[in-house]
Amino acid sequence: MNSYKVALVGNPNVGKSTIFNSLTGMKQHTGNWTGKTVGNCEGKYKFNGNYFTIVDIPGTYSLMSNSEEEEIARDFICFEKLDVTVIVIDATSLERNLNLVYQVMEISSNIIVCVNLLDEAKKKGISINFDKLSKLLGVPVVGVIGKKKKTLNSLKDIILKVCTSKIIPNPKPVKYLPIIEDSILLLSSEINLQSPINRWIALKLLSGDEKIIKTISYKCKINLNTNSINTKSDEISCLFSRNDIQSSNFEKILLSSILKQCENITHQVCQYKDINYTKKTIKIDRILTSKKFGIPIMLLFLCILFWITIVGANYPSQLLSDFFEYLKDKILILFEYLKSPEWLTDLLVNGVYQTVTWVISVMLPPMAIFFPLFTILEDLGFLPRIAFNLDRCFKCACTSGKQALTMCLGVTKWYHFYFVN
Ligand SMILES: Nc1nc2c(ncn2[C@@H]2O[C@H](COP(=O)(O)OP(=O)(O)OP(=O)(O)O)[C@@H](O)[C@H]2O)c(=O)[nH]1
Ligand SMILES: [Mg+2]
Repeated sequence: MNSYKVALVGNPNVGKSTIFNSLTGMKQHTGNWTGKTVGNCEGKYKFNGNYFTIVDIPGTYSLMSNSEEEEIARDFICFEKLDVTVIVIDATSLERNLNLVYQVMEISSNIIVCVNLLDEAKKKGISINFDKLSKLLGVPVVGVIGKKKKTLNSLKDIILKVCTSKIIPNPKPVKYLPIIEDSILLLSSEINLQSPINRWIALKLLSGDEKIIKTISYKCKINLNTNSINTKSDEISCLFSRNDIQSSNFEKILLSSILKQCENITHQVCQYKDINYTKKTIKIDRILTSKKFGIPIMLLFLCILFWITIVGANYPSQLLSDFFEYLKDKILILFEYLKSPEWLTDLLVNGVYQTVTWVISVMLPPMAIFFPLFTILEDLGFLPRIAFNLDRCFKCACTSGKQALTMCLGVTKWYHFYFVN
């Protein structure tokens, strides 16, 4: 009996854990917000007499190691001995999801693209030509509805075929600028590992990512600090700087080629029933993320959100506080009736009870209002735009725009704590 190891990767909230649960019968946490899966989770399933160990990896938008989850996902795909990596993508936003597909392609060649949320895509009038997508990417593509177990049989079948080499994926990675492609060729001739990792290591050498270079040297047991590699790297650095390519903007240049390719492929394989719907969302997107209107609109929305949260929280906060005060009187009577010593009453009622209830009445109402409002903003697609607008600013503090939610929550709590109560 054969056993194989499979990884599930993808952007946050594309249904990886839902598919994982449907395949393994386990109960991983799922829900309609990002970042639920925080660590790798392993499960097993059996198909056609073969055993599969499947690993659900926390969602990530990229593998360029800008955050811990990106590093975890990248290292797992790269250094774990996987038989196949399944990249789960969202059928309703193919273009954005293809970015990760192209990045995984640079690390591994045994990949399958699993297009999930087909029911949602159907509702939005989006149809995808899977055969064409598969030809353009060079890897097997399968469409599923994660919640419906029956639709996963085709995925199981393709996983088995790739694991047993009945289907051999032949990924077609993005072609970068000619100067970058030539440099990749030059450097990869010095690294004697298999494709595609050879090309990827050359890319990492070009981007000067010291941390991953050290990890690669250690895990792949190769020396990337040889004289010939260093000489070639120096030559390439001179050539790059003459062409205005610095290590600081190198990954941005790569990303822009990837994004162009994603746009190009999406145009070729996606069809929209209501073309105006897509045009409208693109228009809205341009306004919400534009330099002129993006920040003022974001500030306006955030001010409204803060105002509703802070003003709205006052009433339930006061009600809760009155209720706890009323309950305190009753508890004091009970303690008196039980003839509890004064120090015990003070400790339990004026100490523990008073503090806990005060924190609850101050903290709970703003959270109960803030989170549903943020969920609405997320469903409207405004939250990712806020994260995008704030990304550059947050980068100065060595974090990413995704922290916008945490910051907003902090601001409302701080205001409520100091000014309202
Ligand atoms: N309509 C529909 N909803 C789905 C489908 N697959 C998953 N979902 C829903 O999408 C949401 C996100 O699913 P998860 O499985 O938690 O997503 P994830 O990719 O594991 O998310 P992270 O762990 O945060 O990266 C949940 O509310 C699921 O019920 C599907 O095929 N159709
Ligand atoms: Mg998950």
